[in-house]
Amino acid sequence: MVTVRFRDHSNFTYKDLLDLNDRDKSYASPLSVICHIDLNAFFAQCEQLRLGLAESDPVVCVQWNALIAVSYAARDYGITRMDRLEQAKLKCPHLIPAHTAVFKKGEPLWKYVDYVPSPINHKVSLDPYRREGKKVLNIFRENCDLVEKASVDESFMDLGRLIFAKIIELFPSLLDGMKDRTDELPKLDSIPESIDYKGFIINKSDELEPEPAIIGDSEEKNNIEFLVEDWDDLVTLIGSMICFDLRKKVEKILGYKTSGGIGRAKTIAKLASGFKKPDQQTIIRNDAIPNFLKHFKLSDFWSFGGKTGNYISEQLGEMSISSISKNYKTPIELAKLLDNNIELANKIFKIVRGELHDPITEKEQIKTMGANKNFRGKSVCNTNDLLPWINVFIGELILRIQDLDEENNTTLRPVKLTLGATSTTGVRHSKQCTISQPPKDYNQLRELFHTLSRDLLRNLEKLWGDAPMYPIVNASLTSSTFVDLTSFNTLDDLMSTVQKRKLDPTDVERNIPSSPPPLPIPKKKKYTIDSFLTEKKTSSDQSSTLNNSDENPPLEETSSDITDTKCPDCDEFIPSEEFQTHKDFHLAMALETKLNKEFEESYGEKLLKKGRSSAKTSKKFSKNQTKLPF
Ligand code: DCP
Ligand code: CA
Repeated sequence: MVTVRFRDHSNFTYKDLLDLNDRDKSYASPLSVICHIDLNAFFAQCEQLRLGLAESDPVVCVQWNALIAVSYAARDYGITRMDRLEQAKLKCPHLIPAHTAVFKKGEPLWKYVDYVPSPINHKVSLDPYRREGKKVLNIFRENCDLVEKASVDESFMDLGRLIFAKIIELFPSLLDGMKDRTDELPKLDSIPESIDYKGFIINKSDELEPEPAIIGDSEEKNNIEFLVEDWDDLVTLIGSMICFDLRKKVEKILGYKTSGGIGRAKTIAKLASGFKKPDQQTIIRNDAIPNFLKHFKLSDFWSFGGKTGNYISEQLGEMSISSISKNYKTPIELAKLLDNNIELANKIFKIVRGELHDPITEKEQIKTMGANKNFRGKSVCNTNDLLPWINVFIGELILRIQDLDEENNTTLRPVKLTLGATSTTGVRHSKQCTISQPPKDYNQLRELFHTLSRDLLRNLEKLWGDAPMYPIVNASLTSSTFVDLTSFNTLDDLMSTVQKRKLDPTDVERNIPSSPPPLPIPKKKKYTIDSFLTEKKTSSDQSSTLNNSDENPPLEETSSDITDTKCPDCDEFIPSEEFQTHKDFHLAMALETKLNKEFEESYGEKLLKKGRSSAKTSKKFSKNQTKLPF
């Protein structure tokens, strides 16, 4: 039950409310409402639905004999992700293990197979889960104007506009009394009956501890009264209704059960969605934040789990949220213990108070995309053993680049490609090359990847010198430094972004040579590429997407070698001093073709062509794959 007992004066202004209606300001408004939705036991749910099984069936998603997702039905038997398959079967004899899809050695497309795949000649594919995750994301995007994909199965949503519209619908005369945006919002005596809350509410410190009550299906609701004392409480309750609707839409359309969290900031919403699982949602009103946060430690925040978390706990000695917020009254006090890192101190200071208000970022910031495989025993003893796996990596990367383009309506292309390998002795080397003009066309990109990775492999093998590189225990192919070719509408864009150099476009047009500048006879293939193109991979390059790894890959240590490569456009080997001139030729030719086409085509023709090209780029899968329920 909700009881309205409004304060005499609202703590909020018309501006705070109006800001909700602005995508850029909403997250910073003290009335902002963010929700976080996470799919329950995601990979296991995908497999359960794919195989037409019931929620009560104890399904686990398996990679070789490791469990990577455990359904809630299987969790009832005490099974966790830490169990091996054999142990899990002992705990639940009628366990249903579903293996992930796999790439077969040498094949560029993944499949679900009707036998137990061996890690010797298969590689796991997580594509089916990415696709399902994308379908969920699309439902969110159709219903909410600001959605951030947080991982393969989690999204943040800024509910500002939806809430603003609801408030205006409920209180149509609300804005009439506004003289100034800084005016206080009016006091409310009651709220329409249609406004209730959905989910489990965390109590404010002066409210009674909530008693959970089951309300149909498995959703819980508290069975005591909760106060609406100001507009922030009201918007949070409306947010809980919207979050509930979004979750139920996902369930109705796709069948997936989710958990949700509703709160003022991303950090609060994220912790809230994990508070009650599965198929539940938790609501945190602003005044309940301290009461809620006392359940957590600093390491429960996703950015403070690993090394940073260890460092902070070493420095502060105490990680409970309540004690950090009680013991440190200013960020300066915290900074003193954190090697004067005021940025980190500020962040912690705000997080423990639920006051870190980060915006929702809509576009996925892809930095690297990698495919890698750990090899058993001596299964990869020479170049011929490795090449089929490189084909698999390339197939996987191309599919993922296609997916990314479709998801974000972009033409993201990597300008770096890195091949790495670890030998049985533990020595790891990698070679990186650059792609100065990555093609938009996926087939051309695939061919280019093949050419470049063969070159990379030849050069990588040389890095071992006299010691043998083979057998190897791991290999990886990573594409990185993505540029969006969609935005290259003008000569200037293309010039400055791809080449990162200043070139006068008119000069280029005037001086288009009729053939590539003559090349000196290559001495020995050894060349460097300009600084932009050879900029080395740094340790800050982290994947923002789910990397398809068979097991945790060893840390990538890119060798400092500048990669030998050949011109990807004409396959000629180019000495360093000639390389730039040679590239200019290709660039100029490409620009000329582009410009001519632009002048020739009418707007209608361009639109038609766009339609055709997007049809052309739609994915092609084997029959087996298109028949899958995914
Ligand atoms: N995943 C994985 N290996 C891990 C963690 C996760 O392969 N160490 C995959 C499988 C999960 C998916 O990512 O299904 C999502 O991860 P979550 O941490 O969200 O876990 P679940 O969705 O499986 O369970 P929960 O219901 O607790 O969110
Ligand atoms: Ca999950």
